[in-house]
Amino acid sequence: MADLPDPDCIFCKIVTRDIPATVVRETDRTLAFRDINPQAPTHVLVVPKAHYPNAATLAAADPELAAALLTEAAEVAADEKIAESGYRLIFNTGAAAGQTVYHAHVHVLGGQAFHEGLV
Ligand code: DGP
Repeated sequence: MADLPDPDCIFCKIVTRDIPATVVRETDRTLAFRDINPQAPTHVLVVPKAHYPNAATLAAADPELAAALLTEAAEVAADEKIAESGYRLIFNTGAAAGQTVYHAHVHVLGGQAFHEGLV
């Protein structure tokens, strides 16, 4: 639950630049980088630099930082020219949702139509 860097967390290591990523945006408290396994023409992850295991723990501990993720996600969409066409924001929370990295992140997905429904 602590917001200190977790030495076993891959996104903490991306934040500290100990492992490489294609960073597209950065603020003092957030980082946005391309997903290593893109599921759409644009697939960017926005993370808080501080470590929280998921969106719920982040929102409970620091609502302002949780909101900053959404602001940055919108900026990513504008930069990627998908703000007008439309995009999806996804927070996977827990194993059944398919969460594999337990550092809060929002997926920004766009550049294609998602006609198959809500999920
Ligand atoms: P989730 O299933 O919501 O926990 O999504 C985690 C995403 O993180 C998944 O789409 C793949 C991505 N990912 C995992 N490891 C790395 C990495 O080392 N670099 C980058 N850029 N993305 C990663």
